[in-house]
Amino acid sequence: MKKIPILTLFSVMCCAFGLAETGLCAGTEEKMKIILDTDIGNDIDDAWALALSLVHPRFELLGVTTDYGNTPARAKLACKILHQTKQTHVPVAVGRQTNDHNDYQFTWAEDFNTYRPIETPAAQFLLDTVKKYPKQVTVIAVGPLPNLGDVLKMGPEFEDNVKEIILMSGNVYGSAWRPNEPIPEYNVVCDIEAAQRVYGSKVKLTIVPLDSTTLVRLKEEERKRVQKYQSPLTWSLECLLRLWTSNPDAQMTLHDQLAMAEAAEPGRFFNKKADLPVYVDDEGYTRVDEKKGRPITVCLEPKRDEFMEFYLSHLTSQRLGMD
Ligand SMILES: [Ca+2]
Repeated sequence: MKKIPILTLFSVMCCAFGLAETGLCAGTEEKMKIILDTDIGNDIDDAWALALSLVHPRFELLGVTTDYGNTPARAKLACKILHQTKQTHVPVAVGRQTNDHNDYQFTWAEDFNTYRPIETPAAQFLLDTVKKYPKQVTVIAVGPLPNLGDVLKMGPEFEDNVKEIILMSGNVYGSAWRPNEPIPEYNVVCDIEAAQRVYGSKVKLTIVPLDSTTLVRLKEEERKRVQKYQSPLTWSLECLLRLWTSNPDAQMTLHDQLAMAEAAEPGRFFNKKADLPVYVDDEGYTRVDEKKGRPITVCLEPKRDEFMEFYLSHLTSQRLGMD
C-alpha cells in the first residue's frame, strides 16, 4: 500500500474540518521567506501588518527594514514589538534616513534599547539576503520606497535574485476617498524616483492600491476582539493604536495588512486581479499605459469581510511571548 506522508494526511484533515478556509493550518505548507520593508510609526497599519507577519504560519520573516523619514526611530518600534513577542531572532535593519520628524507612535519605544537594530544598512541587508536565498525571498514593502530604490541602484544582483515584490502602493482608477479620481498615492509620491525604479524594474511586481485598501476599515467591535485577546502582541497593537488616534472613534484603514494578506494567500481576498501595463509618472500617479507601462499585477475589489475574519483570527490565534 502506498504510504501517505503525515503532512499530506494532516493537510487533508485540515481541509476536511474546514481549517484550510481559515488559513490557520497553513503551517503544513512550505514556508515563504519574506522581508517586510516598512515606515512603521507613521500610519498605524504598519505595526498591525508586522503583527500578521509574525503570526501567520506561512511566513518566515527574515528581517524588517525601516524605510523613509526617521528610520532609526521606526526601527526602535519594530525592535520593541519583536522583543515583546520574543521574536528577536528577526533582524531589523535601518534604512536611509530622509528626515527627523517625530511621529506620535515613537514615544512607545523611544527609551527602548534592549533589542537593537543590526549595523548593516537596510539596502545592503536586502541585497545580502536575496543573494543568500536566490529566487526565494519575497519583499513586502508597505511604505515609501527609498530602500528598494537604493538597492536597485546598487547593480543588477538584487533584481536577479529577489523572487518577487508586493507593494501597498498606487492608485489606478479611484478610491473610497475619491471615486473615479486617482491621486498620487503617499508611498509613491514621497519618493517618486525610487517608485519609478521599482515599477520599472524587471522584478515580478504585485500592487495593492488605494482602490482596494480604502474600502477596508476596522470597526470598533473588531478592534475590541483584538483588545480582548490579551497577548503581548495585542497589547502592543492597542497601545500604538491609542497613540495614533487623537479621536477615540477614529478608525484604522488596513492598507498594509491587505498587502500582507495578498502575500500570504495570493488572490484569496480580491475579486479581481489584473495584469496591467502600469508606470509611475513624474507627479507620482500610477498610470495604465500600453506603451510606457510594463505588466504589473493589480489587486482590486477586496473581499472585505473574508479578509477581516482571516486577519483577526490570526491576530488572536497565538500568544507569542507568553510561552
Ligand atoms: Ca506604511
